[in-house]
Amino acid sequence: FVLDVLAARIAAVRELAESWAKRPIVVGTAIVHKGRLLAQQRRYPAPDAGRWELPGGRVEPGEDEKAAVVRECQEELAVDVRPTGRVGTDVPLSNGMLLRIHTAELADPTAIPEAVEHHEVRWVTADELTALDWLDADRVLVHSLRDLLAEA
Ligand code: 9L3
Ligand code: MG
Repeated sequence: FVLDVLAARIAAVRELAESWAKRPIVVGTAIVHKGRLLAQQRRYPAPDAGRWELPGGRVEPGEDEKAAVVRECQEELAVDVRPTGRVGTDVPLSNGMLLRIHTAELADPTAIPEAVEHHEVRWVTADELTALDWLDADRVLVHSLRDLLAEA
């Protein structure tokens, strides 16, 4: 009987781990340039309008995460970035997906990111970034992002 209970528990934990691993990934991008981080202000959907996030979006089926980072930054900012690593922890989103942040640098340091589908893009210092009204998921990462800027 004890073994049955144990087996059931193990199965439940495994199921949970697998469902977590199956969560679709949304990549966010921490672009650092001259000691500042790029933040962008959402225009839609209505509940998120005016709030700030790191650029990014859903990884498409079969797509590499780094490729998704590059594609999303081209779509949202009209610049090429080079992924350089990761920062912070994965953050579960209310829509069942998982937000994962990659670090990146501008491929061309003189390129100027544009707000293609956002209200505004802004290069922020560590103090400025703390003061922004971030989306809930991105807010979780503020401490890690400050550390990232301190290292830069
Ligand atoms: N999301 C949250 N923080 C971010 C990003 C890039 C995305 N830094 C959330 C907002 C949406 C979902 O992930 O609910 C998909 O993102 P998008 O395709 O609307 O950018
Ligand atoms: Mg997006």
